[in-house]
Parts: sequence; C-alpha cells; structure tokens
Amino acid sequence: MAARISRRRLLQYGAAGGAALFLPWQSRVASAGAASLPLPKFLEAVPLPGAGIVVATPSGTNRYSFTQRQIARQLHPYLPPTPLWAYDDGSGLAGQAGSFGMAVVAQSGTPLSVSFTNNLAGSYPGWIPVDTRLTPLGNQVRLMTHLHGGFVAADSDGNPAITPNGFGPGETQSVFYGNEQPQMPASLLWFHDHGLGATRLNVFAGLAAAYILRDQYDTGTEPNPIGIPGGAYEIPLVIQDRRFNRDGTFLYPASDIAGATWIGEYFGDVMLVNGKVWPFLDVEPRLYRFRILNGCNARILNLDLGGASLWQIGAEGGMWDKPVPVKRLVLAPAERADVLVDFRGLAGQTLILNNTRPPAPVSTPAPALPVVMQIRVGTTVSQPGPTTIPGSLSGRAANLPAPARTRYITLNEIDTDEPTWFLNLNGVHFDEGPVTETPRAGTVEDWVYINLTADTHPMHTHLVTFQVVGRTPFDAQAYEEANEGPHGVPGGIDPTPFATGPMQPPAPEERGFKDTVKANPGYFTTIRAKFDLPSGVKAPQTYVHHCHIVEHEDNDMMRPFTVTR
Ligand SMILES: [Cu+2]
Repeated sequence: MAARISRRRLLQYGAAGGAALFLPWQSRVASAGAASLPLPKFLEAVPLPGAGIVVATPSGTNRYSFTQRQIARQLHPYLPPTPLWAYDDGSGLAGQAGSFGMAVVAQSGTPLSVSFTNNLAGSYPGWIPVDTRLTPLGNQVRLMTHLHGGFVAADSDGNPAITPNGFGPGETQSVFYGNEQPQMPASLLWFHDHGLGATRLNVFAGLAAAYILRDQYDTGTEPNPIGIPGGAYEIPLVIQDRRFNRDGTFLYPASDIAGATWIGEYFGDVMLVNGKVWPFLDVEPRLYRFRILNGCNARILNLDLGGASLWQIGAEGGMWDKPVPVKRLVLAPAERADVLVDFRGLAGQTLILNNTRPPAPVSTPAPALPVVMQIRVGTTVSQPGPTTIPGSLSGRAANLPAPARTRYITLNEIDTDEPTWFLNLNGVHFDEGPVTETPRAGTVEDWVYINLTADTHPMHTHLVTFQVVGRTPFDAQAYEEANEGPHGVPGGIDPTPFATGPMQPPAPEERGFKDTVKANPGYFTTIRAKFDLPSGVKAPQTYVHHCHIVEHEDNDMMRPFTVTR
C-alpha cells in the first residue's frame, strides 16, 4: 500500500522531504508546452452584455435555438485571432468580442425550450489534445450542454449518465428548463459543455455562457424593489485563465507521462475576464453590483479589490436574506459571488482586481497569477443610484430540516504521476457498478465529502442546491489505512471516529444555497439537500455529482446518483 501513496500525499502527511519531492510535479506543470507571449495588460475594455457579450435573442416565444460552432476572435491586440468554440443564438455572433460571448436572460417562473445543434467539425483540431482513453468515441467531437444550477429532468440536464455519447455533428440536443421556484430563483447560472471525458477540453475551447434569471425584485434595472445597483451598474465578470500559442490558438499542454495525454489540472498564465486578456473596466464613483463566476478549469481564485468595500449578497443558489461584508472572495471553479462594491471615495483612482493564493485550509497546486483586471474609477456620476447597502434582501438563507439519512462519499487520487493516474469518488470509476447514491424524492439527505487527497476539490451536485452544514477536521491517513480498498476508500464509511476536532461552521459567505462546495484536504465536508424533482417529472431520475476541477471530472471524479420513488 505504501507504494501507492503519492508524492503529493507525502506532502500532505508531512513526511520529511515532502516539499522537495513536490517540486518535479510543479515544474512539470510550468514547463509543458510552449511559452506564452508577453502580453501588456489593460489595453482593452472588458466585454459587457450588449457590448461584446451577446444577449441571446429568442428563436420563438420562450424558445432559444443555439448552434455550437467555431469562430475566431482577437483576445488581445498583440495576439492573432484565436479559434474558439461558441454558442450562436442565430445572430452570427458579430456582437461577441472575446472568448466568452453569450448570455441568456430569463425570468424565474417562465419555462424555456432550448436546443443546441452541434455544428462543429467531426474531430478535434490539433490545438486540443484529446486523451482517447477517456472519451467514448475517440477523437470525435461529442458535445452535451449542461445548465449548471438548473432544476431540470434528467434528460434535459446534459447528463453523461443519460447520454454518455453526447451529440455528434448535425445532432441536436433539445431541453426544457422549467425555471421554477423556489429551486430556480433570480440567480446567475451558466451553461457549459459536459461531454463525457472531454468537458475540460470543450469548456477550454469556449463552450461556456451565462444564464441570468430575474424576478420581480431582482429586475436588473434601476431602481428596483431591493435597492441594489442595476442596468449599466450591474457587471458580470467571468474569470478564466488560459495559455496561448504564438499563432493565437489556446495552448492546452499534453501530459509528459508516457502513455497519457490528460493532465491533472490546467492552469493558465494569462487571465481573461469575459473573454478578453487582462482587460480594464471604467466605473463611476458610486455603488456597483458585480456578479462573478470562476470559469477556470482548475484555478481557485482569491480575489480582492484593494481599497474598495465589498458586501456579498448571494451565491450559486441566488440571493440571500441580507448582505454580508467580505474582504475577499475565495471562489473555486464554478462558484459564483454576487457582490455590491462601493467605489465612492475612490474617484480618480485606479484599482487592481487581485488574485492571491487562497488561504488555508484551501489547497491548490496552482502557480501564481496575481492580476485579474484593472478598474478605473472616474470622477463623475451620471446616475446616482442606490446610496446605501440594503439592510435586507429578497432572497433566503439555507436552513433545511434534519436529514432522513447521511451518505459518505470518498474523494480518492490514485497512482499520481503514473500513466494510470486517475481520481475517483467512492473508490470506483464513473460507470463502475450500480448507482450507490439513491435519495428518495422529496427527502432531505446529508452528503459527506471525505477528502483523502492533498488538494481542495469543488464538489458540484446536479439537480439540487444545498446548504453547507460544516467541515470536520479528521485524520485522513488513519481513516484511509483502516478502510483502504484497491482504488482508495469505498463509499459509505463514516469518518466521524477519525475526527480530530469539532465540526467547523460554514463561512459567512456560505449562508445561502450553493451548488458547488470546497471540499478541503484534512476535512470531511457535510452538505444538506432536499431531493425534489421538477413539476411533472417522475422518479427515478439519474443525475451526476462531481468535482468541478474539470480535469478531475473527466478522469474520473464523478458518479451518478438516482432520485428514487
Ligand atoms: Cu477535484
């Protein structure tokens, strides 16, 4: 068994020399592929909805018809145009400026019918390194769109347990998004590709877009019943790190492990916001609403804005009941933060949206990438808008009743740095054996994510949003040694006897419903969800839950779950 404990585990367990052993892995990440061009920062404005981001035009009443196709955009003045994969609403995408270019704006309570037609080439281009061990049909491009945060039937979910082969050239995925309440309140969702074994590549290539839900309070305009900024003062910020080849193509390195192409995490050396490299944003010295999405493949962000005050008002599952003052935003891939930002008193100043190493116990092997974008605060206000932070909001805190049962789900990393390297949940592959997580429809369950690796994994559940109950420190090594199977610890084994301290409550910024939670190393993380099904949808319905480091999801940190009768 000792031979299977990886270098990164040795580091976690504090073995002497662990840091030295860690270095080769880090240098592997840094050295693979060609170097990026030096790109001067803050040359272009960040694209915004209606100005570089297309607000999708319906193809009929409550209906959208997208095609996925390849376009090319210049993401920085010094770069040649970059080939991208994009969602085209039928407009031809003339209004898309960068690599992130589409937003659906929908109304909570109003259902939508949406279709996605694959209009890409049949096989992957040279700039995308496919690991054909992981894909169902080799080098064929197979797409599947998932509405991240959607409360939908399994066959509308974009779900690799239902459609493992995805959708090939000319094929259309047709889905129904009910947008029903309370599961889909006003919130920032996103839709992105979820092709089995290729999610990391299809998202990297550009297949991600915003899905903004409004209601009668969160209208997006100003004034509104909540008293928050709207209109031009509500700014979506989708943050993604990338690398570039000199010809302008995105660079995704292949593994330097013989026999493997897949890499453990993709980290860029250039930051893109709304699809432009290191842009700037001009603001007025007043209150703003920023809606931030970490759209990185693997990078956990730790954002701060220098001197500006921040109040978080919501997260993945929508708005909260009250604002929470925050100093920084620690966002793992797929996490969202809805924040009010006060630029009053900063007139004429230039700020940097910074990204620093996330604080412990969050753990990530990412190399530093400290600058996200520049914010230029002007000196005049054209529309004053709200002048106070509201005392209460139109949303909710998460407060579910006690669970009917508790499930224990292990996170394992196997054979690190070997050709057979993979990750898993519950000691089994995605499609190995029967479905083990089988909540009954309408019941509340606690799920305990037991991290046996050295790094933080952002765990994402389809169908449900959840309450973060807490995180309990434990002796991961002793738990693992007591329960180890051939591919890590199987699911279902309570780690409580190995706890080394009391459960720590969720962070203040975890007060609302979430769909992605940071499962930190050295802890088991408990979430609580009510497994309802959408109106008219009958059990059984099968979904997936997985790590949203998309490299991990693809190999193979994902499992199905079935909502049963
Ligand atoms: Cu992971």
